[in-house]
Amino acid sequence: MQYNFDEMIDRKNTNAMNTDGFREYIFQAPASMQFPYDDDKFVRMWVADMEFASPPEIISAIKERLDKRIFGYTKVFDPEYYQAFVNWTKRQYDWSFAKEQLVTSPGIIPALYELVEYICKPDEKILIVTPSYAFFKHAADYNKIELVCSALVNDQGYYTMDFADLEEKAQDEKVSLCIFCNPHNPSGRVWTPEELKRFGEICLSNNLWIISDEIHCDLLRNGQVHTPLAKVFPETDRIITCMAPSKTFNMAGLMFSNIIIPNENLREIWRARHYSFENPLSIAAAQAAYQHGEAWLKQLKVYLDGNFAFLKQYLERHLPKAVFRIPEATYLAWLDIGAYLPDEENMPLYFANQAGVLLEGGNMFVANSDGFIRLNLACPRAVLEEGLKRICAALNKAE
Ligand code: LCS
Repeated sequence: MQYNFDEMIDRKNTNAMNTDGFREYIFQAPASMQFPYDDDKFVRMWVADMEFASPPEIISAIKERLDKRIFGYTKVFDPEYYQAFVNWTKRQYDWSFAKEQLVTSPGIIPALYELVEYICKPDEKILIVTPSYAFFKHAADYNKIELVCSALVNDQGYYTMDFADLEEKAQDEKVSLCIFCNPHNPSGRVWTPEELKRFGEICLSNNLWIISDEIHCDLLRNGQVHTPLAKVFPETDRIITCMAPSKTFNMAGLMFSNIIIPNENLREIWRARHYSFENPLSIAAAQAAYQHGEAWLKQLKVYLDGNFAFLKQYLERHLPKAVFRIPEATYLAWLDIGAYLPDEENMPLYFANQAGVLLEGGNMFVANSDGFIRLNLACPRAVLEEGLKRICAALNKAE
């Protein structure tokens, strides 16, 4: 079956964060905030969901579940769900885990907030690498836990970990947890098994817990392979793995994710305190995604590879001083445009006003990210082209 990723889908009147929530999320502003563009004239390249329809196989499964007509209290009781998901992890990453280790959550963000509370004592600290998905910081802040940051090293757009710095920070006895992004948002790095080994050894030898947020692990450039951190350390029970069909199949609004907790005590705390019911439509959708979504994902990856090649070429021609490297994973492009705008520029505000493009800026990624913008490429190529045209016109004018 061929899937159509060029289709333009109207998201109006769907309560989409992407179309209706940008004032609140990007600008912390009320609905009255004005721009020189009408809302439906913006090119939207910000929040990490896609402009593509979810696979028809998932939509059919939701319809089938709808036809059962009763939507009472629901949890994942049927072992078929575990089987579908573990078959996926075996096929995709040659990795599996025991059924009792799997719990589910309405999202990885809520799971992070909870796990920080369950793992960290009030005077302890959390380690992250920067730039970082901001909710890693929010999870620490929400729980009033101090954050310790280790800056990634950026070589012409290729990010690596500073192991000496990580080692020094992990040795702080108060650091008890590292929240890690594998593959990494926003750089798009797919950490190699060697990098994961070195990173994991530093954390584990210093008695840290690790939450490995692997939400982007299915969205790789062709030729890349994802290695779950827990696969590198089969002996430890201190690595919690977070995966979800939400990013992969564009179903974040269905609010369903997998949390794999190998440690029995931590799982008991989770079971005692986590509100564990799920949406019946979401379970049906997630199971169908893992059972029947592979062909769609395969075509999606080809389309995304094409979008990244298009972006690279476009930048070389129209924005030669931007530093950009096609990411190994995610549908997010991380661009250093420091040659065009001062680091202290509020990038999202600049592009909303000057170009009619909604994007995320370095200011939204905790630290070590000034002068950057992040573009979401999970859109029809025609939308990407229009967005790039506007961005490049604004920057070439600004020079
Ligand atoms: N973890 C990472 C690393 C993410 O990038 C995202 C979404 C989430 C968790 C959200 O998980 P959820 O609670 O939906 O299961 N990333 C977004 C981003 O970078 N911009 O908008 C959303």
